[in-house]
Amino acid sequence: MKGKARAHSNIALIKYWGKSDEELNLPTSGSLSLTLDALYTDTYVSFEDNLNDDVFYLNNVLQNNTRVSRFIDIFRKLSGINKFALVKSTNNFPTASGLASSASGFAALAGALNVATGLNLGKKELSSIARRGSGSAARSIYGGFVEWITKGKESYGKMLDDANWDIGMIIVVLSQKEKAISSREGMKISKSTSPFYSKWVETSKSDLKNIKEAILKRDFEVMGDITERNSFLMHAIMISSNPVLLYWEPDTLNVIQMVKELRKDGIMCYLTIDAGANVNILCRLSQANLIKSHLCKTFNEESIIISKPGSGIKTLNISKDELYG
Ligand code: 2P0
Repeated sequence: MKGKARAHSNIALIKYWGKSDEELNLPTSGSLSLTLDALYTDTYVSFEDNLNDDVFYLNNVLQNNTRVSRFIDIFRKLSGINKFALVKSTNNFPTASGLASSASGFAALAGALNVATGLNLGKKELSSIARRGSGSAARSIYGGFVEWITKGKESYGKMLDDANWDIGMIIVVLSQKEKAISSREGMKISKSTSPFYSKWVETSKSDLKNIKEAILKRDFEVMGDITERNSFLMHAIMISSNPVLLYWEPDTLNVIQMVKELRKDGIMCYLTIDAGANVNILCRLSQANLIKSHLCKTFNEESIIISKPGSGIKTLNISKDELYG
């Protein structure tokens, strides 16, 4: 009745921006991400006899989160367990840093529930369930480069390549503000109002096909170029939505400029931006410190996180305090 798991965050190179089915959380197009070693969530779950509701702590702060309860319902239904759960999650990165935590959060919760319910589902099934909590969580079940595949109503992550080569990601944390419009709300707005939305779906499909070929050939420059273009296209869709979804801040443009300058100097690196102001830079891991030193001329060292590719979810041992506490 207890379980604990760790899942790492991921950054999409081909983005997920829109659903074809809101209830089942199916995407309008496939996406592909890199799992990050530096950012992760640890989640402990325990089904208890004496609770009147699910109780969820994030970084030791009690949360009011119906999405978590609805997610636990999926496991209750599958396992037949009719108890409420105590959930304790910790992110190894500051929650207020503007870094996405729903991917690692729902993937870790799925992993912990898989142990606590004794269901012992395989990764494909777990990914398919994690998707119901948050689409991007489907990808965080796996390490390396992960594709989120949808075939009819079947929709799950799959590792394409373990990324065990000279690949890294630099996260430039620019904003600590909560976004005014969530990704969930934003993608709904874009799908129904951007005049270019169908073009986004069409282009994403060919970007996905092309980047997969580039990854398997380890063609870093083609991979980076597709990544950067796909992110700018997603932001073009956001900006052409009504209301306009402009997640950038002035420093976002400064980092865009810096990446272009680095490339002019022969340091090949490429940017990708999610639904926020932060900029993620895909680079050669062997050049990450060099790129960081350039960024540090303008930004604080603490706001620049270097990550190597991360691994898939792991079951963690339950501590004595958790077992008897
Ligand atoms: C991505 N994003 O592919 C894209 C890029 C944001 C921009 O996945 O509604 O929090 O929970 O399925 O997973 C953020 O969306 O959305 C996201 P839901 P989610 O990483």
